[in-house]
Amino acid sequence: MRFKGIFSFAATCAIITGTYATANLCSAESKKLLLGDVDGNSQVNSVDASAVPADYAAVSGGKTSKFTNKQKIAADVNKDRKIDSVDASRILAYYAYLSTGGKLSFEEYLDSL
Ligand SMILES: [Ca+2]
Ligand SMILES: [Ca+2]
Repeated sequence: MRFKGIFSFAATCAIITGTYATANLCSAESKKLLLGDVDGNSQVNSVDASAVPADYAAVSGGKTSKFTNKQKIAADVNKDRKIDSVDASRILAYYAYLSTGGKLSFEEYLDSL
């Protein structure tokens, strides 16, 4: 499965590069990025889950997203290039999973669904 891992990483970089032109997910700094950790406190919790619908509502109402590119990458957990209620519900579900003793990373958790 070594090749699958390398391919997935390369594909992710390509997708992110195409979506958020100024973000370089392949840089050393971006490796610290934790999927779903919108506020960057190294934990995925209810704060992250509530930040997503708040921003989604603002953008839907014609306002500019307050998220940085890094936050957008963290928030778009299903990587469909949209930050919406689907991402919010997945962050919340993952937080619930962690709260009940779950040990998988967010990526592994999503793969297990
Ligand atoms: Ca967080
Ligand atoms: Ca999304």
